[in-house]
Amino acid sequence: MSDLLKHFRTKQQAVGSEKVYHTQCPYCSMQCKMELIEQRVVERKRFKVVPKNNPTSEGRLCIKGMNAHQHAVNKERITQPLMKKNGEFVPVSWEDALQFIKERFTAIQHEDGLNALSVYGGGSLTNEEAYLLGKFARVGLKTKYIDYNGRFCMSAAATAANQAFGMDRGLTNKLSEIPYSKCIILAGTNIAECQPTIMPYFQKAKENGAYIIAIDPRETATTKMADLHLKVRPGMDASLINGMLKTVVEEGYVDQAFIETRTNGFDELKTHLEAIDLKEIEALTGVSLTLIQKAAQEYGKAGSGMIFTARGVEQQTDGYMTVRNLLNMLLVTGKIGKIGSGYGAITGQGNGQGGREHGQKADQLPGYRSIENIEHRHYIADIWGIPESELPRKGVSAYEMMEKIHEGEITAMLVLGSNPVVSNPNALFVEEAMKKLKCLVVVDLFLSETGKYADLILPTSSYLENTGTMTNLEGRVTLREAAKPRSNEVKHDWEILCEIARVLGKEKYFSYESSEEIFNELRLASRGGIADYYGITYEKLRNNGVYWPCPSVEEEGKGRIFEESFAHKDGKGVIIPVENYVPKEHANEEYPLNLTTGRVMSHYLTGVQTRRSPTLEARNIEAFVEIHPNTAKKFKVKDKALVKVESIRGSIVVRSKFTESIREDTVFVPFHWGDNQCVNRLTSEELDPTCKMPGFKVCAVTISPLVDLTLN
Ligand SMILES: Nc1nc2c(c(=O)[nH]1)N[C@H]1C(S)=C(S)[C@@H](COP(=O)(O)OP(=O)(O)OC[C@H]3O[C@@H](n4cnc5c(=O)[nH]c(N)nc54)[C@H](O)[C@@H]3O)O[C@H]1N2
Ligand SMILES: Nc1nc2c(c(=O)[nH]1)N[C@H]1C(S)=C(S)[C@@H](COP(=O)(O)OP(=O)(O)OC[C@H]3O[C@@H](n4cnc5c(=O)[nH]c(N)nc54)[C@H](O)[C@@H]3O)O[C@H]1N2
Ligand code: SF4
Ligand SMILES: [Mo]
Repeated sequence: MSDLLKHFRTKQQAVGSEKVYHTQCPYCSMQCKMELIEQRVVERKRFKVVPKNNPTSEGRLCIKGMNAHQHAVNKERITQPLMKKNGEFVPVSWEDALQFIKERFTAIQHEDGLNALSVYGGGSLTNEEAYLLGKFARVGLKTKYIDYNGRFCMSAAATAANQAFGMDRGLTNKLSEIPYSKCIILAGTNIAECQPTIMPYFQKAKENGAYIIAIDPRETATTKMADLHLKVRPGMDASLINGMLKTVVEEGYVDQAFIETRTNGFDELKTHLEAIDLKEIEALTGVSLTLIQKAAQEYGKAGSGMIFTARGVEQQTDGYMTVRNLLNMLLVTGKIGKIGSGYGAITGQGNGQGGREHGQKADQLPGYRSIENIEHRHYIADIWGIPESELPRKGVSAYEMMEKIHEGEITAMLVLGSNPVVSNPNALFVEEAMKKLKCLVVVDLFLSETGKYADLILPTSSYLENTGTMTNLEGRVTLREAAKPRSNEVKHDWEILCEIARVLGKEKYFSYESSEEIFNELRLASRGGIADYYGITYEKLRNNGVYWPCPSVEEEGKGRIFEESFAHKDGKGVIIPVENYVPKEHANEEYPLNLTTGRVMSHYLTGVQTRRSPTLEARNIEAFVEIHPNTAKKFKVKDKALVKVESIRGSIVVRSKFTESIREDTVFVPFHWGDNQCVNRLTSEELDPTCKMPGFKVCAVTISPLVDLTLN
């Protein structure tokens, strides 16, 4: 055979062994659709990723989506249950693993009571699994202690929308309306790095003449798009918005008719604003009054407007109130419920929206029902086939569960889809809590920083292998079908929950054959609730997804909400006065800098997945601290040098990164790394009193060179 012919034969073989997997990105809330093409070239596998058109991402993918498969096919994937024996993890059979759980969990229930067992979930789980986890905690384990990582993510925005509008759906409008908005406020959101495929919607708005205002203590790829950047001092957004609101109201940009017919509470706000001193606002926020007023005027005079918030304003100890103040602005100007006018809490995780609707939250039942409401309790207890009296009451929030471990009330935990040792505030305290547990079971794809403390790790399937629905940031429910077979010993999260329930004698409540069967139960459980999925079926989802609420199978779901009325009983939106607020922990004499934390484009959350993706890892191999050169000089810090960043709670060692784009009183560290680069060893345990969100976005630190060069 000639060489040329041989070459063609090989090529043919390669094409012959090509497999195409239709899937959806496992990372952020855009849930971009894609095809993963696996080609076998002689003995090697090669992967190609092709974006797929759909109404949300419109055929776009970002760098994370392009490389997501790299972690899913990584050799470090856990493929068998691992049990800790004499300090080492050893592979065991599923039978042994389940027997271990049965013995330990039953013993702990006897020794310490039912509420000694706890469950910690996550926003990467499918709707079916998030729903099942809530049912598993309450029916399978009979514990009140369940919460999830979304507490650190969406709790401020969700609580604010629930209180102001009576309903929390991340976006009140379709994404496709953004280009029609004439003024857009981006408050504490870095969409360019965190939801990159959303950007063209905003770029189109800009082309159509929209005025964009960004509020962020740093210049980012997002603020660069803005016409006006308010470089606020971290944690001072509530005051900044008070300044804008005062201008809006006093310069006559309010929509009186809207206020009268569709809202309550304006008079109290008006009186409150009269007492606001704009000079004081300027001093508190570090933003010049001219810019604050300019922002208010641009927003006030625009024919339509949208406000987007994300973790910059929400992950504060007054995050809930800050969002309320931004919603005040929408309500007094009547910029909601119309094309190009509305609110968007930019949801974070892949299923950060659905994950917060179906019962993973301490006080919640499916369909956004409340565990403390007697009618809601009866409705769900009937569906689950238990007496209402057996349904536990509300538990506590994610970080408060860590406190309960220290207090000895919680002695065992099941973690499914989270890495709390890296993502909780005051992380050293959380690490201690993990050590204190009598039993820790972690379900994960990898051995995470939290997994290291586990007594048992159970291997779960990845996004490529598992079927389920995910609700994206628009409130659009999408179906992600299993594309690739999982390896033999790996189980889906929902199967693991069913298996554990079985060995605990609860099989009759958890006998599902497929995720679709769970979804059909979820549809019933959510029926009549705020997040009503009853009208959504797998069949309907096979096209472009369906917005909730969708109460009947005949309906298509609602893209824009609040057109005629809000979801409160009287149909009105609620305006409330918001006080100026200074975080308890702010730069002080001993710790003279404000630390803020967040993300970079190439890594995802605690990095467990993206640090196992060579292409993404190569872009950022370590954490860093962004610092202004003038500040660095004061602290004798050189560029690209190892430095110690220290708060009252702990210290980390990271590399310095000089940038003039950050405020001089502020430093920034991303949170994608663990151990001695884990920035949460520095962050404060103080929580927002209403929604229990930690103040990840501001704490007081000092910084010093690791090696003091002045001594040489
Ligand atoms: N690449 C990437 N994308 C992601 C994720 C990821 O880890 N990596 N995570 C996903 C998840 S779960 C989430 S929740 C979202 C998060 O998305 P974002 O909330 O947009 O991301 P962050 O970087 O946490 O914070 C946003 C911005 O807030 C600014 N900020 C800090 N302090 C303040 C403040 O006091 N006031 C104001 N106004 N702004 C402040 C920061 O400088 C930062 O630019 O992203 C999702 N997408
Ligand atoms: N300092 C600081 N801290 C923060 C934030 C911040 O901005 N600053 N942001 C907060 C926010 S918004 C968030 S969302 C949290 C997130 O923080 P975490 O909850 O810790 O999120 P991940 O890093 O995604 O951890 C998910 C874990 O679950 C695994 N996993 C992924 N998919 C699945 C699955 O389908 N099933 C199972 N069983 N496991 C899976 C992953 O391998 C990983 O180990 O961090 C919060 N912490
Ligand atoms: S990370 Fe988000 S924007 Fe990027 S591809 Fe995945 S879903 Fe899309
Ligand atoms: Mo998040």
